[in-house]
Amino acid sequence: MKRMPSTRDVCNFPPGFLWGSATAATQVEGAAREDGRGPSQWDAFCANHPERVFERATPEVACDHYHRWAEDVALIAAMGHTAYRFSICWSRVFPSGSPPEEPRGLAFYDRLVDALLARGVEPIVTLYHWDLPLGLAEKGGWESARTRAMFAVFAAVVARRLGDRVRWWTTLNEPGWSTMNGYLTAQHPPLKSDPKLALQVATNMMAAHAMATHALRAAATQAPRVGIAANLSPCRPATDSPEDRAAAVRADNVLNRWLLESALFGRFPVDVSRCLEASNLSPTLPDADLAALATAPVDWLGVNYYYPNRVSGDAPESKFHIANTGSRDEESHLSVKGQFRMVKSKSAAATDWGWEIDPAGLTELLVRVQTLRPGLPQIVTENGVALLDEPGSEDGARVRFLDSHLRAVHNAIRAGADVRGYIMWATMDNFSWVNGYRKRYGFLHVDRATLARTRKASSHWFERVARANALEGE
Ligand code: BGP
Repeated sequence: MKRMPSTRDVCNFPPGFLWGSATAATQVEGAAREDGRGPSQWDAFCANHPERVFERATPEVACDHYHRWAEDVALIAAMGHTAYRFSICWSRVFPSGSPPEEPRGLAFYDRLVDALLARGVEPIVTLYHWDLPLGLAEKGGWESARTRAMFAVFAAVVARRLGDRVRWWTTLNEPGWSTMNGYLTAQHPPLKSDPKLALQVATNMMAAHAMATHALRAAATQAPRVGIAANLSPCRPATDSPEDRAAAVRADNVLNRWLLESALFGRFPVDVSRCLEASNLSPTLPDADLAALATAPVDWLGVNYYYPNRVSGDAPESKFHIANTGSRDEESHLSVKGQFRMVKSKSAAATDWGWEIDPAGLTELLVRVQTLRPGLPQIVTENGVALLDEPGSEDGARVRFLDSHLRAVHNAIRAGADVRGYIMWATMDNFSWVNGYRKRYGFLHVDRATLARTRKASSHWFERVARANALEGE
C-alpha cells in the first residue's frame, strides 16, 4: 500500500518557487514629508485621532526605509530572498492624488527596483496598500468615481516607469479588509459604519482594480502579470447548528466570495447579488465599469492569510473592535446585527492579539482557488505571526509558525494548486496600523530608538529553506 506523506517528510518546492517577504509604503518608509510627498489618509487619521492608535504611534518615521533602502535590500538578499513585495506610495508619485507628477517619487522606486534586480530579487509591486492620498480622500475617496479614474492614471504612470523590469503586479492590497474597517467597523479611515456603503465601496474598488489592470497591460513593456492581493479567511460555523451554518455562509459571501470571485471571473457572483438584493444591500456600478471588470480577470492571485473565522448566527447587536494592545484580556469584536458574529475558540492556539493559528486554513484557501479557477497561478502574498519579540529572542514560535504554514502550502501544491511563491509578512517590524509598533512581524527586528535592524533567528531558518528550496524532514 502507498504510504501517505507524513507532515515531517522533506518538502521540495517547485523549481523557481519565489521565497520572500513583504512591506507596505506607509508601514516602513517614513520620510512622510520628504521629496514632495503629499499626505495620505493614514497620516491624517493618525494626526487627528491619535487615541485610536496604540501608544499614539504614527507612520511619520516608521522604519526610515526611504533613507535606508540600500541597507534593506542588502539584508533582503542576505536572507536568501528571491522575491520582495512592496507598495508604491501614491502620494509620493502624485502628491495630491492626481497629476502633476512629483518626479522624485518614482525615482525612489526606480532605484529600489534596480537594486533588487541587481541582487537577483524579483520585485512584486503593489500599487495601493491603503495610503489613499488625502487630496482624494477629502473629495469622497473610494466612494467617488474620480478616485478610480485617478487610480488608473497612477497605474499607467507607474507601469510606464517600472514596467520594463517589474513582472509581478498587484493592483490593490486587501480591498476587503480596508473597506470593512474603513466603512463598517469604523476602525480605519474614513471611520464610517454603514454596511450598504461598505459593499458599495468594495465594489467600486473592484472597478478601480479592473481599470488599473487595463492600464498596466497597456503601459508595461515586459508582459505584466496582473493580480490582486486578497485577504481570505475560511468562514467556519462555530457549531453545527443550522443558524451558525447559515451565518457562516453569509459571512463567506461578503468577506470572501464577493471580491474573490469578481477578481477571478470579472463578474460578481449572481447568488450573492441576489442575497444582497434581498437585504437591500445591493451595490451598483455603471455599465462601463462592469464592462472593464468583465475583461480583467486576474492573471494570478495573491493570497493573504492570517487566521480562519469561527462564525456564530447569534448576532443580536453590531459591535466592532480591533484588539490592538497585545494583552490577552482584550477582545476583538466583529458582529453585524442579524448577520453574523465572529467568536473565539477557547482551545485553539492564538497570538497575543487573538488571531487564531491554523495552517490548514491556508491549504483550504489555496485549494479552493484552484478549484474555482484550475491552473491559476497563486502566490501567498502575506502570511506571518505577530510576537512581542525583542532582539535575541529565541524566535522559535515564528519558526514553528512558518514551518507549519509552509507545509500547508506544500499540501496545497500536492493537491494540485499552482502556488508560485511564499511571501512572509513582514520583512521588518513596522507600523502595524492601529496596533502601532508593538505588534512585531518582521524577519528583521527594528530597534525603535535607533532604527537599527537585527536579523531574527527565523530569518536564518528561512534563508536555509529558501536556499534549499525545501523544508527538511525530521
Ligand atoms: C494585512 C495588511 C498588512 C499587515 C498585516 C498584519 O491585513 O495587508 O499591511 O499589516 O495584515 O496586520 P496588522 O498589522 O493589522 O496586525
